[in-house]
Amino acid sequence: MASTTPCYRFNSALVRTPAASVVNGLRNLDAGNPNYEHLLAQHGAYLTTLAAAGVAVSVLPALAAFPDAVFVEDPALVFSEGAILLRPGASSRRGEAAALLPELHRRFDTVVILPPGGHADGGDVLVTPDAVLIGISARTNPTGARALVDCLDQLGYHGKIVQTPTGCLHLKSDCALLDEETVLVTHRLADTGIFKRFRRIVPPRDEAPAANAVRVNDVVLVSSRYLRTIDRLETAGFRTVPVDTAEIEKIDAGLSCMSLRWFRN
Ligand code: CIR
Repeated sequence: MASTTPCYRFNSALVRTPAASVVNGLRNLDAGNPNYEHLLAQHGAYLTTLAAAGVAVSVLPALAAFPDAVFVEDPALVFSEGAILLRPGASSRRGEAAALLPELHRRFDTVVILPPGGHADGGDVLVTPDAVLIGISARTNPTGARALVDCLDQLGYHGKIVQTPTGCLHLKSDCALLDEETVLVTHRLADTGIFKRFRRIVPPRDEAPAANAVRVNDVVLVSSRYLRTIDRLETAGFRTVPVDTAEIEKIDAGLSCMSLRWFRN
């Protein structure tokens, strides 16, 4: 694997301001639209938390034509060595990639573009110390995943394709890497065995969305709604920063989705 920097060490992040159209974001079950003002406030708090964790946050303008564009994690992957432009699996999100491309060129010397054919979402990609896991899901198909393995290879990373359980939007909806040997992972994803070499912290079944957390430097950003998961993380020795995710959860998102994070050498 190319980088020797720990997978959770970041000094740079790219985010996008949510457009008012975010209330029409994609969702599997409709529990009502998010409230835009509340979502904007929660997004602002997320940016403050990233900055406090030691990350320089660059904010892109809202894209009204793409309700889900706030979830910048999905149309690209970023590493110290360069970026990969993806092709989102949801047709309503495809245009987000083209909008992101000039921003990637501005920040990275190398930008690899997923070749035409398949599709892959960044939410399905988990960087671990020995492999970059690519989850096959409704958003990432085998053709896209195989093409992504080749793109990763160009940046010096080893891609490994895994199967995401049915009902799981993205691989990272259900897991977060906490350190080189520990993952926060839902019961259903842990049951697939893909993390058997890792120490696993598993949220209670009724707190499964808590697994969409993100470790940034010395802290784990975790949804403030899930107190027992926070307790498990703290007991295991992780410093947590609770962040309100009530509005983005209505459109199937969590804490990793709202930023692209990398370590600029
Ligand atoms: C979508 O369905 O695409 C958005 N409403 C949520 C995307 C969440 N992104 C992520 O899990 N990486």
